[in-house]
Amino acid sequence: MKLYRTRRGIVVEHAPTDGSPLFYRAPSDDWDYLVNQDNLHHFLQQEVPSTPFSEEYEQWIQHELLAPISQQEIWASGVTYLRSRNARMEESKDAGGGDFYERVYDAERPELFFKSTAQRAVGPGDKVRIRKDSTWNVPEPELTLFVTSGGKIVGYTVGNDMSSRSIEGENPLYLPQAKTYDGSAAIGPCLYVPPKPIDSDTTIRLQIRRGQQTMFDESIAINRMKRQHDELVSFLFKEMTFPYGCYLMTGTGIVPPDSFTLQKGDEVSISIDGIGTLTNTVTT
Ligand code: DO4
Ligand code: MG
Repeated sequence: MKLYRTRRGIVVEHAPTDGSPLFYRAPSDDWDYLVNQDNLHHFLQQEVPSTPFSEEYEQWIQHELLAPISQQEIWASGVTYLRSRNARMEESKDAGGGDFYERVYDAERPELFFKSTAQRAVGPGDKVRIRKDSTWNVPEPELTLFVTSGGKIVGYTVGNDMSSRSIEGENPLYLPQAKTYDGSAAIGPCLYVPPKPIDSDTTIRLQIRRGQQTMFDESIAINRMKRQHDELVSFLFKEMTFPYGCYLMTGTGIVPPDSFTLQKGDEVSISIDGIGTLTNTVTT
């Protein structure tokens, strides 16, 4: 099942095994209550068939979609794929930072960092930003976990961890400035709530278009990630509580070549099997 937050209310997309999807009103319009349930899939399965369904709700998704977030924080994991480790070792070698990335890739404790509140995040079709004081900028396409206050992974969305490589590469201590600023996080289009954990051969695809031209197009399977989802969550929850649940981006396995930097007007699309596509235009 998929939960969409819209300006008119929350919509559930549910496809019976042998039919095309139907669009229902969610059993509650209180996002924070609705999603923060350890048995979310079971709850939706029980409740959704008796709520109203209508083709109109599909229109809400097409025209009034919001980011699937309310009071949740967005956290992020780093250096979870070999490609990310190598790219960061290279970008920070002149600053003497390369060694840190190699060490965190191999360490028991993962790199976790605070990414965004809902207020700084954007949703599908919105604008993501590059910083005016940054010269080298990339999107990071990341499978993003939704974890309840009880520490259970009950859903997934598509995440874009917009990053300044020039600021991060200058000094690893600048990470919070490279990663967290207005419009630096995008999530959506929905919260995907499957009956069991997402398949390990699920792929993530990043496409970047500039006008009519495709500037970049690459995919990776999530099974190339070095760490387990539960492992990342257990470190995040060690000494922190999340009363409304939280999102956790799982790191990027795709990094465009060093010669590439985003420009104003670029269109970034990230697709993950089973969840959908998150598209945003870049602005400054
Ligand atoms: O260490 C810096 C950030 C890493 C990151 O965001 C990623 O690997 O996705
Ligand atoms: Mg990242």
